[in-house]
Amino acid sequence: MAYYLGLDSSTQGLCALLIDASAGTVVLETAVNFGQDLSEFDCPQGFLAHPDPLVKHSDPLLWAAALDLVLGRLHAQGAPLSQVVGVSGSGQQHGTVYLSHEFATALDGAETLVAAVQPCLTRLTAPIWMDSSTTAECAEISAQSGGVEEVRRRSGSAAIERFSGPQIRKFAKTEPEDYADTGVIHLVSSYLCSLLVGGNAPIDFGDGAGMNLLNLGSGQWDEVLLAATAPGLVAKLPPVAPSRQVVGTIAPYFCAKYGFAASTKVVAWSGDNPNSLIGVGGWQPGTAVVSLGTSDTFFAAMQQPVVDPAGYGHVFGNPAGGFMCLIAFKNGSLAREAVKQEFGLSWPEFDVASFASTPPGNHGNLMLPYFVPEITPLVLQAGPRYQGDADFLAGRNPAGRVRALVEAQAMSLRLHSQWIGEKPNTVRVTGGAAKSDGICQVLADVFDATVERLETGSSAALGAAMRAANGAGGFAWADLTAKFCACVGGKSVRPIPANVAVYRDLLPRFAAFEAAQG
Ligand code: XUL
Repeated sequence: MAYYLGLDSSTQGLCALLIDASAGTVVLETAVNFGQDLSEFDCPQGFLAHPDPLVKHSDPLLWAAALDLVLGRLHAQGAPLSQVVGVSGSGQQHGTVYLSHEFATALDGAETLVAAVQPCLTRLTAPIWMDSSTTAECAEISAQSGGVEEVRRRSGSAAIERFSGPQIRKFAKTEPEDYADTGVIHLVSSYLCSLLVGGNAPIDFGDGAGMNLLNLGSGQWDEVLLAATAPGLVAKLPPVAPSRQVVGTIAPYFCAKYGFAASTKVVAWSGDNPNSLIGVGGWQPGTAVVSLGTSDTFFAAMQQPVVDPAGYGHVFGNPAGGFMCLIAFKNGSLAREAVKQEFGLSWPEFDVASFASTPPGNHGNLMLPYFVPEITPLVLQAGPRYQGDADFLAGRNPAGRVRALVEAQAMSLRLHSQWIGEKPNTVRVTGGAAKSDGICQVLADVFDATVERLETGSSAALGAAMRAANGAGGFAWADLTAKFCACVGGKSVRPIPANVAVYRDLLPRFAAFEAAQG
């Protein structure tokens, strides 16, 4: 048996997924929900209450407690943990944990992970990706490192509020003594990986690229960005490592408590998006992934680290080698729900009737669905915008509004992913709305690509388990992808040439409408 364990510490919970990589099966999946299972940490949705809505921090002890709890559950469920050959994991990106030098040996003799970590925290809370309180620090970092373009060229992203560098700068500025006492700064991913190996683990290239601190070209910490971020930072960051690196064997703590074999290898953890790229089988250029969630995201493997000239997209490391892009759109399911509710539509009315009763191109009626402020493109003033005939403008045509929304979302995905320079042949679609035939047909036609639907719900945990099998067991990516990432049989959607032509003509008009909002 070749068992590999993938762990995914997301915003709201920790999921564990055990695979048999030879057989190509998921053996067991279990999860801990932070709000329900660890309510004593006061993070019902994964973050602590704060009077400033821009500040979103979580408790690093919560993540440690969740790791003990989820492994305890696996053990109690009879998971064959003694036969696990390799473990890897996934963390919500950008979040940072601040620890003393003592963290390196914290696990020695500890009874719980919380007890081990608690005395080592130099900052009690950890800013997470939802935090947007560092606008001033972003501007300062850009100014001190040669401008916005220069930060983007070096790190793959403009300085962004939620990214780790600006968050570290804010801590160094506002709590300089605690910053000075900090021996090591980890990402959520490298922090949990460190617990598993019982010492400081490196930061992998995939997640490290989400910090505004890593130089994409060299794959190492960027001296200019580090100097612009905080004093003495280089001494506080763990080294950078390739995502596939075995960073150690599991600490004796886990062998004694949960029955792991001492030989169990730990592969570097990575961020949730790099892990998901693997878990949905998108590790090769040519296949793009569209995740239709609360926000919609587009990600795809890239050979070269080209950066988005408009500044919206990000470039991270692809755990399978090379790079990946990530583009996030706030108005995803949020906007789909808003239109559904506006017209009191049931899901079948939204999903089937609207598409059956309107033609591709929607008679030229267009919408910009900014129900909440948008990040791609940047639109601060919420409120949808419309362009079209009188019925459409007056909202007398609900089906037309649904089509306008879905076409706008698809065209926006296409438009804002063009900078990667590689048109996908296949778009793999995940998330709740992937069930919709209408939405998938529009995506296929707008991208002129085959849309494939995936069944997997836990793509980051699956990606982590696959990475463990690759890094610790030598399983090839193609083999793992064929076994674990098959799309739903008979559910592919092919582009229809006549519709493709409609959207080819419409895209420039849509782009002009969008640009006019500037
Ligand atoms: C990506 C991002 C989120 C987090 C949490 O840049 O901020 O996707 O990784 O999922």
